[in-house]
Amino acid sequence: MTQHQFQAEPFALPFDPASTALVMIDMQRDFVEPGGFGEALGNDVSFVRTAIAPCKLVLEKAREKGLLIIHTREGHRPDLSDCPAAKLTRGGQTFIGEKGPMGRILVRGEQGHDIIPELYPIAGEPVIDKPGKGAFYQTDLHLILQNHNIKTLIVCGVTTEVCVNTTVREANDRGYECIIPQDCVGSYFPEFQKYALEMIKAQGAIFGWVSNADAIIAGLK
Ligand code: C5J
Repeated sequence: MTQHQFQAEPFALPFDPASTALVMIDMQRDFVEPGGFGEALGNDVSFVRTAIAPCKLVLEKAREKGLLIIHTREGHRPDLSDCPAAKLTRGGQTFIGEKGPMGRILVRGEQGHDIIPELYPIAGEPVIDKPGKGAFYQTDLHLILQNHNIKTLIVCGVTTEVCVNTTVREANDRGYECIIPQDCVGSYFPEFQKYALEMIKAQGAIFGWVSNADAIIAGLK
């Protein structure tokens, strides 16, 4: 039997498609579209929008190959009862729960909280609503992955140094092997993008592997 592998750094990662899932982190309007939370915080969303097209290619290939596909959204209940006070007061000028151009910022059910149309989930793809940065914190992600016997995670989305990195660290501690296609993740800060990826693959893949969309697609063929 030929073994599947993804070309990656610091070395190629063997995987079994049957135990591999794609996790699309927080590709929400609030983070990647003009007028959302990300922009309200003073960020240039063009830096994160570069991830949309490569993410779409990986998503389409994963769907074609029948991988488990999971989407996450960062956000809170309308009454904000699941948002710690320490998080509510962050942001400088714009705060979670306040009215923004796309509805209340990072509140479930609002337009800005939803996933961008280009990467919208289809029927059967679980959507995890997470109150924190990490996708495992106070969610049923681990349970869903275990029930599908998942061992390898392809992690895409935004932002590289915040919710992607936090989720990869959480996943690594739970025994998953994570591979991050670098063109499928985005940061508002180019230097954070660079170092967040370096941190993952350093010291012999201390948290995971770094690859790119083409290599993921080639590996899945
Ligand atoms: C942030 C995220 N950056 N999804 N959230 O606050 O990375």
